[in-house]
Amino acid sequence: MVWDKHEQMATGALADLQLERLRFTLHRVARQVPFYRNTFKQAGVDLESFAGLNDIRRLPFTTKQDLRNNYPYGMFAVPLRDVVRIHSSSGTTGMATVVGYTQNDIVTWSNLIARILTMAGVGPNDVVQIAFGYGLFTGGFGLHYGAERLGASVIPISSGNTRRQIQIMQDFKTTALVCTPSYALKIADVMMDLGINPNGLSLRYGLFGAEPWSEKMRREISERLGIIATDNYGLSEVMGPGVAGECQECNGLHVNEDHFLIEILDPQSLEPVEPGEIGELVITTLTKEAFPVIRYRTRDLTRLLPEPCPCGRTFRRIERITGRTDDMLIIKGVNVFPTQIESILFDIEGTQPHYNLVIERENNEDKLTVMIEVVESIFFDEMKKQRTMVDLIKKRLASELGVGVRVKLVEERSLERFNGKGARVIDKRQL
Ligand code: DLL
Repeated sequence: MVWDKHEQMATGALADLQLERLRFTLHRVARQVPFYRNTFKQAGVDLESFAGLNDIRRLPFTTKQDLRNNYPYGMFAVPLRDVVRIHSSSGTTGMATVVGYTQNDIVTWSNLIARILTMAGVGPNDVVQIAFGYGLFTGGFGLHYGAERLGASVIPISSGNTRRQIQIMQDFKTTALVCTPSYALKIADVMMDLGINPNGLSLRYGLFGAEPWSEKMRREISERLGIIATDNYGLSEVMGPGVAGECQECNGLHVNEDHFLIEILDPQSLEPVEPGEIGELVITTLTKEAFPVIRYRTRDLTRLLPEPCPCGRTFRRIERITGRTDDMLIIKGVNVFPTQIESILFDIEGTQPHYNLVIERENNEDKLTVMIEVVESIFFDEMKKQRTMVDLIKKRLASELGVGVRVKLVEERSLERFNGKGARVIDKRQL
């Protein structure tokens, strides 16, 4: 079953469509977005001579920093009155990236999510429990609109409160669960604690994304919850979820290529890697109205899986995301940059410019511990003063990052010193 006929387009026809849409997008952004007009001009790009898809390599890249420099609305290609929805990726003010959608963008997005759900086996008769956060994060609303578009019955429960999730799953006869893969395992743990046998539930499908996971985790989720577990990928800057998703072959993610032009490049040379080699995924949107991006460097690492897929879809597949080229961490599905933490920590009186971030997965839940050196007068002071400081740091970090952390004050000069760039992040998670 496919959601729409584009998914089975012949390669030549797809390339023609991509080129037509690309040309249209490039002319639009050059007209509407000063950033693109300037970068195209600087790079000497002549859009009139744009003959084929390969010409994309003449265009400059767009980075997260470019989006930040244009905070909040500088990259929008339509007036704000035409924008019907705004989302934002995590980050402190000025660090966050703000993205917008026109009414048409929401229709496109919903259709692409309906494709992803259909690929994963979900249909109009399913009961879909969406346990992603609803809010500025694109996960909740993105999947929600798509599941409604599909005609499924949607339970917008949002994230958290695992016992309630399970209760609803039992009472409402949920057939498809949508959340992060680590949260699926947490749900399985709590079910076990409660003595609930997942085989007694109606659950059949699980669509998981927003953070990296592994085949081992897929096996564990599938076995413990008795479901088909598929991966789906996206990022706020490009649209949110809906960029790519797995079909029931569970062997790589079909990219919605009629809406996104992808390149896989060597992150150093920024030249294309050999087909099938790992590189950085770079995406150009082909149909977005409010927030088109040209050659956006996702920093996500993956490779193309060149063989045709037995499911009959012609859109190429990428392998699950295997890593990143920058230091972004994903903690409980929330994107966190060490520099964000650093700027908050160093802003607090009594801290020293030395810290470590330790990330562990305890009972299938990410735990981030921030270890920070503090001046002697605080470290050796009464417990109360220390506790006040810990609480203050915790609160500031939680409100800025959108995720709770543990804080441990340590004595001056107790953390390892580095020459040059310090290895301050100790990620102990084993996926
Ligand atoms: O995480 C969008 C999303 C929501 C995708 C729900 C799938 C499901 P951001 O918060 O902007 O958007 O984070 C995007 O998360 O660049 C990847 O590094 C990572 N990521 C997203 N999906 C996957 C995945 C959403 N399936 C960043 N596997 C991306 C690995 C993923 N990493």
